[in-house]
Amino acid sequence: MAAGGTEPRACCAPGRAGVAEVQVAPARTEATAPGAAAGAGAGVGAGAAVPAAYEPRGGWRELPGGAFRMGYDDGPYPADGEGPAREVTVDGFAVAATAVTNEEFAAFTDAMSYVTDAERYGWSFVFAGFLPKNFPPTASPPQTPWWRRVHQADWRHPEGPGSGLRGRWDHPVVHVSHADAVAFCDWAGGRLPTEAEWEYAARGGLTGEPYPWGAEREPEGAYRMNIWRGTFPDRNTAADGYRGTCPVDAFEPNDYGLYNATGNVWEWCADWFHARHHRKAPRDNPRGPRLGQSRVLKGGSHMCHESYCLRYRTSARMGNTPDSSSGNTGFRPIRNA
Ligand SMILES: [Cu+2]
Repeated sequence: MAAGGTEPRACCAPGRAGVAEVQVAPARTEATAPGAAAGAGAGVGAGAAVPAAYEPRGGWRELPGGAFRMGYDDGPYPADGEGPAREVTVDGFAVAATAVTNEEFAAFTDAMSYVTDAERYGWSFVFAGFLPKNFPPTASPPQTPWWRRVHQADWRHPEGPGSGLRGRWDHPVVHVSHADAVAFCDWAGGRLPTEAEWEYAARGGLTGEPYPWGAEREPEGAYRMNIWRGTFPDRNTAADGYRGTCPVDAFEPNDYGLYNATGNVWEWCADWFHARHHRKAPRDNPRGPRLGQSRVLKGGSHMCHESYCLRYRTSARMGNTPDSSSGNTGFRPIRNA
């Protein structure tokens, strides 16, 4: 079925559908909860109305509405639908300067007794290079052998059983689905950005530049984001400081005060994904197609490398099914002005 622009894009963030059953599951171990996050509320009954205490690690950035040039005419992957570049307007909003951290997500799951999609399914996608050498066999999407379907991988166990969040409470939460992101935003009194809002914020007021800080990927040799350095998928030199995720406020923010808009983790947006819908859609506060199969992701991740995935740019986009999760996908909320 070749529905316009909704074919799965397994290269960068794999989808749940279409992966063969795992051959061997690791022995089931009691999930060991990592230490409670500092300041996280005590467990409260499921569904209890708890006033949200969410304050993004980097604070909120109030952005006035305005017009900007969205998209890019010469994207490296025409099927992604980055183009055409077009004038789009958005109303004002406040955006989290940082992606939601593990600590923030723990406060939410504690307060709401929330169970993520990855926990319900019992597995999520982990990058093979992060698994111990003696890890039991795992299944992969056919085109992307570096993604492994790992039982009991979830936000608390980013590399599966035995892994935890020590030293990573200020890293972005990963292994969260679109539905998980929406649930967090509801609790936090915000919502996911539309793709237009996300790109407006990520561009930081610059026009026609690929990166949140300008034209050069490494201006004067300086690393400005967390992506794959070296040879994908065999060797990440971590020249930028990080092999996997990095703290949400690592690197310099853009001129709007956003950290890590590109690189680190893909960020879920509110819109359904389509490669061509925006060609004719209204350009005043666009919200994407009314229906779809995949939701928009923006920003690229620590796994993007120029050799196969030049998506660490503000106009780059991809889609994934709303229940999918992986070790390189998170989100950042916004709030209406
Ligand atoms: Cu990528």
